[in-house]
Amino acid sequence: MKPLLYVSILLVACGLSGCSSDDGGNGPDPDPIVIADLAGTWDCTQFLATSTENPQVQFELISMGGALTVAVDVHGAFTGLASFPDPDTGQVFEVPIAGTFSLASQTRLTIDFAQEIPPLLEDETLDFTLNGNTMTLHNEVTTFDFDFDGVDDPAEFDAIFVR
Ligand SMILES: [Ca+2]
Repeated sequence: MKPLLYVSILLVACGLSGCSSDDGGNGPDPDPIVIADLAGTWDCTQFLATSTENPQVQFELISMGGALTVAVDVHGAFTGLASFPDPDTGQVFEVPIAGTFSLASQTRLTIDFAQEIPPLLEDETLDFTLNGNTMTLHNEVTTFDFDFDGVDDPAEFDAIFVR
């Protein structure tokens, strides 16, 4: 009986490791990300520009009362709504947005807006991660006009989206 039991345990163990091989480890590589994996409705929870010259200088849209939501189809086309509070009056402007996401690589996402809204929503290719229902975007070298003097300032950009 004992040898049979061991064989059974071995079979179960092999079966389990076979099932989990998609998670990495010694199994085959995980399935590559395809654009359809981005399909869904995403809410932005962080939209942060940080000054390269002085990291204490930041602009974060969501904490200011802004919002950004995009609905993405299986081809990467998106439509959505961006809300920007006027820093002086607090009045919120809502702007419909549209465009296309495409994968430049497994770690780089290209955003092509139908109509750019500088300085916040401009065509870019950024580092991205997709982990379940959380997507992060990062751009090491970009610009943002922190002091609103009409001159772009060097910046890093980070965003988090949840669906
Ligand atoms: Ca500036």
